[in-house]
Amino acid sequence: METNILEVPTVRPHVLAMATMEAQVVCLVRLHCSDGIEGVGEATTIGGLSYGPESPEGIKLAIDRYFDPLLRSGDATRIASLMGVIGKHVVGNHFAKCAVETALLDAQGKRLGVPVSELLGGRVRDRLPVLWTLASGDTGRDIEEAEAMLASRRHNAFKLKIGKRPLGEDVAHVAAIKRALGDRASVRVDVNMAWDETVARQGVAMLADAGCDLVEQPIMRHNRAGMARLAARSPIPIMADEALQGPASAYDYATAAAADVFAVKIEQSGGLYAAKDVQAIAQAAGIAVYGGTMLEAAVGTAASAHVFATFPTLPFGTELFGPLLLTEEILAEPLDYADYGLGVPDGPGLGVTLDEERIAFLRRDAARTTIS
Ligand code: MUC
Ligand code: MG
Repeated sequence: METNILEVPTVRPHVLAMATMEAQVVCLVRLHCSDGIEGVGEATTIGGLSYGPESPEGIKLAIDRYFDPLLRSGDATRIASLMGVIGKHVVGNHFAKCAVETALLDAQGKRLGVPVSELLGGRVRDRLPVLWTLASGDTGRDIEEAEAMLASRRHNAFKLKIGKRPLGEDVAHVAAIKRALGDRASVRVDVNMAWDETVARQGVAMLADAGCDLVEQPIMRHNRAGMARLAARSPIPIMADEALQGPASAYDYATAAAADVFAVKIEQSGGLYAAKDVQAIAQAAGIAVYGGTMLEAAVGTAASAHVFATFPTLPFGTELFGPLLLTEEILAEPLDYADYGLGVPDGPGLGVTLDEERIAFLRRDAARTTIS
């Protein structure tokens, strides 16, 4: 297993309640199998350690020191068994597990000549709707950005990052954007847990009046009862994101009716199979699903796309725009974004090829890297 840290600038500062991102830091993993096949995987976080307990540097360390010996003694063609062994020896570390499982699945797909989606039960769609996050921190600039996305038919649904400013200012920001876009676009918000329940109760009602279609993780993930109260009273759907740390938490939230929609994320779930389990729990509970992102670059985005392509329904679409937020492409052939959506790659494995020169350039230790 080979791990490298890449640092890729964003096209503009990305302002969230808990961090402002000016670059995305990617832990890129490559699994060199003894039959000569290479699998790739990726882990990202948001704003270093400001979103969750794993950081790109920590993920690299965990893989190098603790996953690598387990992989060396395992059989890469028996993914479930190998991930089971890893699960026994490594507690938590969901993002690292996802990167490793992605690489195993990519290698296996290449070995068998099938896309990863087919190893996960089979795709039911070849394209996924993709929204864009307006998070420049400035209302006028966000409206201009949205207009450009609509004009180029790249996105017609937008997620606004709020929770950093006082409630009144945040709602005025959302209302101004919705007023400007009208029926041409769906407008949703992500609070990233920044509110307490009292503010959230008021905020959700005000946002509904402003024409907002959905509110994502308004309060702390541990306040499951509060999320259930909000979901029961809200006129618009309440979506869980940070709360969903894999199948057990999904089951917990589903039994408590603590959300109307689940944002399914492969890294947060603990891997591609775990994300499928989260979707299955949602489906059994009558909860809608949405394809979430950890703002992954193209490898993690392709892996997510293969998973979401297998979901029987995807009523709220996806936010798989990560590569579009970055100034640099890491693939030889970029992912296919057009007509408000993303094409799910159909080659073997993830169906992507790395641009090795670009990757050598983006490595944090690039000064010591020779570009051949
Ligand atoms: C999140 O919390 O959903 C997804 C899109 C985006 O802009 O930020 C992420 C994180
Ligand atoms: Mg979120």
